[in-house]
Amino acid sequence: MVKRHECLKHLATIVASDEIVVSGIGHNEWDNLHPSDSNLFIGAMGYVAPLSFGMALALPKRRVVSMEGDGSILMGIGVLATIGWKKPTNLILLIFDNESFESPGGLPTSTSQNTDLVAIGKSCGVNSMGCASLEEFKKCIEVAFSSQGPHIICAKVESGTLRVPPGTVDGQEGKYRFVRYIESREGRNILAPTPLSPNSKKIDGSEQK
Ligand SMILES: Cc1ncc(C[n+]2csc(CCOP(=O)(O)OP(=O)(O)O)c2C)c(N)n1
Ligand SMILES: [Mg+2]
Repeated sequence: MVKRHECLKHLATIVASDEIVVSGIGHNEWDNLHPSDSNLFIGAMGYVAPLSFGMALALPKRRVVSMEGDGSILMGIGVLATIGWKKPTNLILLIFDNESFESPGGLPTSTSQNTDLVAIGKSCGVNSMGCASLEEFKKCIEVAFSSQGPHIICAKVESGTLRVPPGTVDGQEGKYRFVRYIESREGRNILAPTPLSPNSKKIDGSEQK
């Protein structure tokens, strides 16, 4: 097995500064290694892959890397079926599988028994790769970053989180920072105030767009 932090250290040498990284578990370690306004932290299990999937569809010219734990992907596993159907070529899903819900105490997940996330990904039509050493992880990353996705990389990792300094922005602030970054880079209005309804009466005769 490999350590998640070793994988992240390697990933930090590969991901470009403007590529989107959506992370659940491992976010603090990632943000320390690779701080960027294009990093988004999602605290709710089960939402990392679906949000990343939506972003990959909405921003097809940008690579979207999603990273989460086994417990989190299992909570929303159905999304893999839709990813395999819609096949966003710019999406890479990293799963750090320590076969447990480590953060709240370490109860085992079903990947410690029969559940094979690589096989599930494949059965959904997603190119899915498994690895259990740093060398294998590097090979998977090379494939995923040099060919059309979607890709799943499921790394069997040891339990253990590296102690890093806490982040400097909280979840809500991080969300706005990320959204403003995308708005400015993509020229899109995502969370700006809603303009007047087209049906409302304009009292100054102006045309509001
Ligand atoms: C919807 C939801 N329920 C519960 C939690 C509380 N929680 C935080 S981490 C965690 C376990 C996550 O397991 P996994 O994704 O495998 O990551 P690991 O802790 O093993 O690295 C739980 C239950 C949460 N963040 N989101
Ligand atoms: Mg886990």
